Amino acid sequence: MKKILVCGAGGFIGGHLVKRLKADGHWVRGVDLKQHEFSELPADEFVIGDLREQSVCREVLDRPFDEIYQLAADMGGAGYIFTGEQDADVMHNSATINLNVVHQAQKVGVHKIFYSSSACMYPEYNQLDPDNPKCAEDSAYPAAPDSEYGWEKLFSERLYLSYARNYGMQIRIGRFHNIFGEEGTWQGGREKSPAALCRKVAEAPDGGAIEVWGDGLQTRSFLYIDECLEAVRRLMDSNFAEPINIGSEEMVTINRLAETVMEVAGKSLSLKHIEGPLGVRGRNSDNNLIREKLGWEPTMPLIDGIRKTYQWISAQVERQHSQSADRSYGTA
Ligand code: NAD
Ligand code: GDC
Repeated sequence: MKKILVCGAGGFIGGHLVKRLKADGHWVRGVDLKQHEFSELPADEFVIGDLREQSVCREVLDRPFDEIYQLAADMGGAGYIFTGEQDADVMHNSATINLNVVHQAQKVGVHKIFYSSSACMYPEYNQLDPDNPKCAEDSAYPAAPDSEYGWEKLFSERLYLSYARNYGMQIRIGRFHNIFGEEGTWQGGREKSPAALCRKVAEAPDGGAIEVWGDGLQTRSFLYIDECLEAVRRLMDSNFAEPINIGSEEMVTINRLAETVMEVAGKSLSLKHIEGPLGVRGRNSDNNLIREKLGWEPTMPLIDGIRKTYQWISAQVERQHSQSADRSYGTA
């Protein structure tokens, strides 16, 4: 049984990770700005706190945990990170969290930290062709991410790697490629495309239309949450100390993603392409390194993960509609 701290435990990946670590028999303290929105977490302790505050970091990082998983970040999908409107907050908030956490971890003698980086740190110039994006780990430099969110991830990767070099800490860095699943943000402006399209399809009347940002020919790959957690656990148990992609190689256009959701929902809808924040033109995980170093790669087809996610999001949509119907009935 290990003693583990999960930072960002009230979020999507952090919440699932707490459940997984508890199922594996570990003692877990979670910390986040907020309680988890969708689940009561089985964490042994859950601290509500702001990791931008050094005093909070000292409070939650008061002992030499066996492992830390640092997932806390000011983050969201294309609608949050590619408009430019949140740039200062994203950079300041996430960098401060990482500076505080790694500093305090080193002070109390934590040796092993997982840091959640993002595919957004890869250079834009390798992601202009939607059919042939290049995201091999060694293509990161010369650096040219297309968002401040990506630059912050790159900075923090280097921060953690410098603590490994100078203080002998064991750092594991996963570069996540669009992780999706149940209990992730599905409305409000921070949701990513799988959740956004599930919500739009669930809300649309059969035969209607849903809005898609851009021409829908931009490409991405999407990794289901359980596979993400499996990769993270394997990386933590390995000796591999360089950044590594954690993603799927099943690349699809956003139009194809929308069609997959409609197929799962059994709805026939048309796509209305509108202007919106787009990000890179193409992106796909390159899994050569993870196959070589961890002897593992994800196997779940996109449609299977979308089936689970759609079921959960359509239930959220239904619940919200019946709550607002109850409210308007109450005021009538
Ligand atoms: P999320 O937004 O659901 O979770 C992040 C959590 O961090 C939130 O619960 C938030 O409240 C918390 N947080 C933010 N600021 C904080 C602060 N100052 N103090 C304490 N907690 C704070 O996002 P997620 O999808 O679970 O992502 C987890 C991590 O993985 C993030 O670092 C994100 O950048 C990274 N990542 C995620 C994806 C993805 O597709 N989900 C892809 C690439 C990288
Ligand atoms: O939001 P996202 O899934 O993030 O968007 C993928 C593509 O889908 C974008 O080109 C976006 O314009 C398009 N899209 C079309 N319609 C919609 O309704 C919609 N909502 C959303 N959200 N997108 C729509 C993500 C980051 C994450 C993370 C990962 C790492 O970028 O948002 O924070 O770091 O990358 O892979 P995406 O894939 O661009």
